[in-house]
Amino acid sequence: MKNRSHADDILSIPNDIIAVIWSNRSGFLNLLKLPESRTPTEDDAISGRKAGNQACLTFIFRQQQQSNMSDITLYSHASGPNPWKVVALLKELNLSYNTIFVDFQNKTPDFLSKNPNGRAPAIVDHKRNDKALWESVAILLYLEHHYDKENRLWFTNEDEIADANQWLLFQASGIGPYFGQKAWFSNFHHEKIPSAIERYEKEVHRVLGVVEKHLEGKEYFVGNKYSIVDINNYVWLVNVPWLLNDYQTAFEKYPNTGAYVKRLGEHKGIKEAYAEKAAAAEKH
Ligand SMILES: N[C@@H](CCC(=O)N[C@@H](CS)C(=O)NCC(=O)O)C(=O)O
Repeated sequence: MKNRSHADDILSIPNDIIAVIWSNRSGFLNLLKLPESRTPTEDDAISGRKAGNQACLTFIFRQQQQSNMSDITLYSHASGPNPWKVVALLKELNLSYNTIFVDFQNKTPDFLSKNPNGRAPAIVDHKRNDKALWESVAILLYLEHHYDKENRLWFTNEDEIADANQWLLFQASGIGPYFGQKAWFSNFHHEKIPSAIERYEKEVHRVLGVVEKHLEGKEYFVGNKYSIVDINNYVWLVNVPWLLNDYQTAFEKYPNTGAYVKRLGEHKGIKEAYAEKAAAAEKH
């Protein structure tokens, strides 16, 4: 960029560049693109002002480098379960990622351009031409397909593949929606509607009954093997005590499920993802 005028540089800013930061010290202009959710904050400005423009530039540039160097960009949220299944899988697959925490009250155009459904998670795969994808189960299947060539977390037997798909869909259409609605009507809805709470609590128990029976004598959901099916279910089943507001005895009625959750919590990807989730919950 040396020997270019400011006017040249400004004229050449592509539409998607939303932040320009420059240093006059060495007499050249630097252009920097930041994702919308990572626009410079007041803290950046203060640290920049303290240390001079060059330091400000370096600080923000490091953020940008992190995102450029990652395999995946993940749009996430600290509290909801769905993004953390993706984190657990990324960790199992040793893929690097940078996380953008979505503010649900203020969903940015950048986020909505990646996921028009406006829910977390969504990913952008920088290893595959910035392919964007949303819906957590679709993301698990995609990552597994492209980055688990040895089938460490999936199956080769046709019947096991069919069973795995069945349990993935049971989470997406059963566990997720019923657990989610129970949480909503018990904790977040603007008025208490006992019949709605009752309905979803009943459904939670029904679904848990299915899971409990299936896990009898089994270590994992499918094929006696740890797979993305387990990652997919864990993030919901671990919430059962919170969901039923019973931290002591929630799993007494569901001992197979309780033991399963405890066992799964020791797997590398899940353990690391949940440590990261706890840290994120404190920050965001
Ligand atoms: N079926 C979707 C559900 C995604 C979902 O509901 N995510 C929650 C966080 S766990 C969310 O984005 N909630 C924000 C909202 O509803 O505005 C998936 O599995 O990805």
